Order: sequence, then C-alpha cells, then structure tokens
Amino acid sequence: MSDQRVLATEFEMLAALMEVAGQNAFKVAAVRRVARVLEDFEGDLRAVAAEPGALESMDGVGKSSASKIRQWCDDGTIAELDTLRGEIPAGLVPLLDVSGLGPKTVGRLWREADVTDHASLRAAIDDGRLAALPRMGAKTIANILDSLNFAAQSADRTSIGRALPMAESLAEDLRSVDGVHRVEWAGSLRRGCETIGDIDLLATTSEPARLMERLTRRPDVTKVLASGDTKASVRLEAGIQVDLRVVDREAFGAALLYFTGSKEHNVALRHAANTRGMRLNEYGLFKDDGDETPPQDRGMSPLASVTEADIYQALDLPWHPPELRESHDSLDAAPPDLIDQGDIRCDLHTHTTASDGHLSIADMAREAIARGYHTLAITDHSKSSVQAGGLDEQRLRSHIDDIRAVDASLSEIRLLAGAEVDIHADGRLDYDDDLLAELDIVLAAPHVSLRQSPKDATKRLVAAVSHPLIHILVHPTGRIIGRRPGLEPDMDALVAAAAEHGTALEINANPQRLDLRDRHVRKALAAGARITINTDAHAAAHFDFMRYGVVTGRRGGLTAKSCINAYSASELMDWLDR
Ligand code: DGT
Ligand code: CA
Ligand code: CA
Repeated sequence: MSDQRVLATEFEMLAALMEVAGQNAFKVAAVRRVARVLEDFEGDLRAVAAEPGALESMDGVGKSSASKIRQWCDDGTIAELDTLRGEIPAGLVPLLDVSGLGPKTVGRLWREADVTDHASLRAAIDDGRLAALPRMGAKTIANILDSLNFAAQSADRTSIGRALPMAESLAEDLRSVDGVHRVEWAGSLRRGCETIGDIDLLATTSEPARLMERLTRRPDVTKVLASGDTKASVRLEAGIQVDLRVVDREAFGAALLYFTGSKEHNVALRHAANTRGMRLNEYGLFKDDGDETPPQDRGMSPLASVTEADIYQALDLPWHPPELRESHDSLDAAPPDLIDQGDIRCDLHTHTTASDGHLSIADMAREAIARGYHTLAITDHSKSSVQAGGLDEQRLRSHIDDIRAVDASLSEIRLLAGAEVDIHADGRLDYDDDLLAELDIVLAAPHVSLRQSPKDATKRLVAAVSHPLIHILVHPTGRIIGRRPGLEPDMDALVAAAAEHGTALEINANPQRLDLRDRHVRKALAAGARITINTDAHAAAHFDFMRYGVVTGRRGGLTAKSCINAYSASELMDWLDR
C-alpha cells in the first residue's frame, strides 16, 4: 500500500476516535476530509511533505493536518491518534464496524452506559441500561442487537475476497520449494463459496519435510497448530487457518475430490460408488470385495484415482465443476456449460470522481481497455446519495456530456453514459423519466431503508424492475456479508417481474456484496431473467473483483448465454435499445 493510503486509514481512524471521544464536529469533519484527500492523492507524499508550504496548499489540508502528515512521514506516528488510542478502550474499535453503530453512538454508549466492548454492549442491552438512555428507542436497540448477532454468526469466516489472494500467494510460495510438483487449493475456496472457514491446500512433492518447513516458518504464521510428515496446520496473521496435506501423485485426483467437498457431495459420490459395487475414499475408487480393511492398505490398485475426471467417469457420472458440488446439486444431471471469466466483455456498473469514485472517466476507460472490454458503463450516484456525492440533474447533464466527449476520443472502447439511480423506500426513482431517457443505460439500486419489511421491499424492487427505463437492478438486496443482511424481498416475485420486463438482475462482484447471491441467481435463471455481473468499481483495482462475481454466477448455474456481459457489442446495444 502507498504511503498516502496507509495514512488515509490513520486519518479515518483518528476522525472516528475523535467522534467517539465527543470532540467538535467541525474538527472531525476536517480530519475526515484530509483522509479523502490522501486517498485520492497521486504522487510522492514524502516529497510533497518535505517541500515547505506544499501540503498546506493542497485543497482541504489545513495547518494542523499538514503538521500531522509531516510528523507521520518523520516517525510513523500521529501523536493525537496515539493519545486517543490510549484513552479509548480498545474493545470499542471493533464496535465501529457493527452496522447501525456510528462513532457518535459508540461514544455515547461508552460514556453513558459503560460499554467498552462487544460483551459489555450485550450486557447493557440485557440489563436494560441501554433502554434507560435518553433518545434510545426500542427499535434502535433491536437493530443493534440484530447487527451484533449477525456479526457473531459470521465472525470466524473470511471473505473469498481475502482468502483467494492469500491462497494464491501461499500456493505460489510453496510451488517454489525444491521437490514440489503440485500445489492446489481445495475445500470451500475451490467451490467458490462467499466465505471461507479455512484454506485447504493439497501438494505433491518428493521432499515433504522441506515443504512443511517452508509453510510453518513463514513470517506471517502466528501459530503452528499441527505439524507432521504429511500434514501441517497453521494460523496466519490475517486470522485465517491453513491446512496443508501432502498426497501421492497417483492419488491426487481422489484427494482433490475428497478435500474439495462439499461433504454432502462426497456422501452422494460414495453412495453412488456403493450401488455400483465400488468403494470411494481419498485414496481412490476401488472395487468392493467385501473386506473391511481399507483397500489402499492391502496393496489394492484403484480403478481410478489420478484425476477427478477419471473417477467421475469410472462411476459413469458427469464431471461436476467444484462450484456445483453442493447438497442441492444433482449428481446425475449433466451440469450446464458454466460461464468463465474469459466470457466477460464489459463492465456496466462503475463510478468516477464525479461521485465517490477515485478515477476520472478517461482513467476508468483505460482500465477497461486493459481488460479487453468492448464497453464500459459510467454510472455515478444519483442526487439522494448525498454521502456518495450523488449528482443533481444539472451535474448529471454535464457529466453525460463529459462521458460522450471522452467516448468520442477513444476508438478502442465504447463508453455508455449511465447512472446508478436510488430507489426510494416506496419504489419511486431519484430522477424524472425525461432525464433517465437521456441516458444510454440506467441502473436502479436500493441504498437506504434496507431494514424495511419483506412486503415493502418486494413492492419497492418490483416497481423498479417494472419501470420501462430501468435496464438493471443492481445489488438488489443491499446486503453486506457479515455486516448487514439487507432487504428480503419475495425473490420468486422479483425474478418473475424482472423476466417479464426484460430487466437484468446484477451479481455485484464486490466480494463484500456478492448480491445477488448464488441461490438467487438459480431462481432468476429458472424464471428466464437475464443476469449481469459488474464490479461497481470505484478504483482501478476494483475491476479485478470480476472473478468473484463470475464464481458466484457459476455456483448459481450461470451460462454465458444468460449473462449480458458475454454479449458482443452489437448484441448489448440491441438489448439496451429494446
Ligand atoms: P469451510 O472450510 O468451513 O469453509 O468448508 P470446507 O468445505 O472447506 O470444509 P473443511 O475445511 O472442513 O473440509 C474440506 C473438505 O474436506 C470438505 O469440503 C469435505 C472434506 N471433508 C472434511 N471432513 C469430512 C468428513 O468428515 N466427511 C467427508 N465426507 N468429507 C469431509
Ligand atoms: Ca476449508
Ligand atoms: Ca480444513
């Protein structure tokens, strides 16, 4: 991470802790503004800090902020932040992540109800201390309790967005060890689940001891939980556990199949083997001769074991991609030809500096060109999303002109002038129809009132997908994994309305959202609705979220045919014009 990004996080934390401490709102806002400035800053921060007066001349950076930045560049600390960290109980910091609990509320809970961490917050709710506070309604308390429970449920699981990059770098490191032939990940990560309990790695090597040593001595290992000749378990700094197993080359397919799971898929496969007079375990598929002793311990050679495909074939079953190995996936039916990342040819939901994005229109276009896309939609926020810098009518009109001007200057890609329009709680849209009609693509999104009743949510979202000018309903439920459950509309009604009106439903590829989720995708496809996968990119790196959306689509049985991101440029234009 660049200096300015690290420092931006420090300033964000400083602002939050100042608010917890009950400091002046204008000062807090000023610090938060500096965090934004730092996040958007491109260049050498240390060089600017060294130049007298240069920091102070930056928009939004005052004298005292400039001196904090200089101090951080010199010695890596901000004195004021250190002081606050000393004064405020450390257990309050994780509470800032509980949805519905802003820093201001956390500060009140601390001062007025002696809350210092998760446990004491629960206690204060249970013994009625919270309810006794002024301006603390029963509904607010119920919401807080909801969020606490929701966070607790998912506390020990890691987002695929963190686990997959981690597994990739681990595997790359382990593959470089002498004697190693192969390293792959299995488990829920290989099945593309949205959250991962632990990372399961399988390896083949002629020198297991070297491999185990490399893993257990990594600098990011905080604890070695187990370490033997063929198996090691470690805990990483990032809080995630890694299991590494060494298996025989000839049995790699059987081991990969077994450790990929799901457990239910394994059970179904073993049952299929039994009904065919065979036995399946992590060493291979064997003929069942009635002897209880494991066949591999009796020197029996397997009927199949080298690859997964060999095993499915020997069982006379179709091969199942890992994403379709859950309990609800039928073993006998041939799986559909799932979409691949390579099928994706456009991104239809992205943001620029016009609202809360970090890049200009032209810079976003360059990122999309680098990914080989034929089309990029620029879809900044609408006026009600004040916090996200949403555009009023006048700004949107001039933004449309700006997008068209950049588009005219580029031959490699087509830019669509779009908007991500807020859907109000009652289903009304944030712009009038005549303005929507000027756009090339219109996305509708719920951002507020995400706790409304399922009935109201259904009405609201059905109204949006039924609107003739809406092309896509994006992140339909608004859930954030592990943080807020989002809307719970009647999905059958929603996907039916989407199919009827030809409105596409988005899989938002941001790994914190993955919304629609896999099972909703399945429903949408069964109803004949179109799916689109978009990154919601606010920065260059976010374009790479696409793979998480693709894997979620695959878990829902998505084919390229049903995904508008796989359309050619002309097919896409036809679809938008319909
Ligand atoms: P996770 O880590 O909680 O996200 O989920 P998984 O699916 O990665 O589960 P994990 O790490 O406990 O085990 C990896 C795979 O190993 C699992 O998907 C199937 C297989 N496996 C583990 N234990 C058993 C078992 O007791 N029976 C069967 N049939 N398979 C097992
Ligand atoms: Ca696992
Ligand atoms: Ca495991």
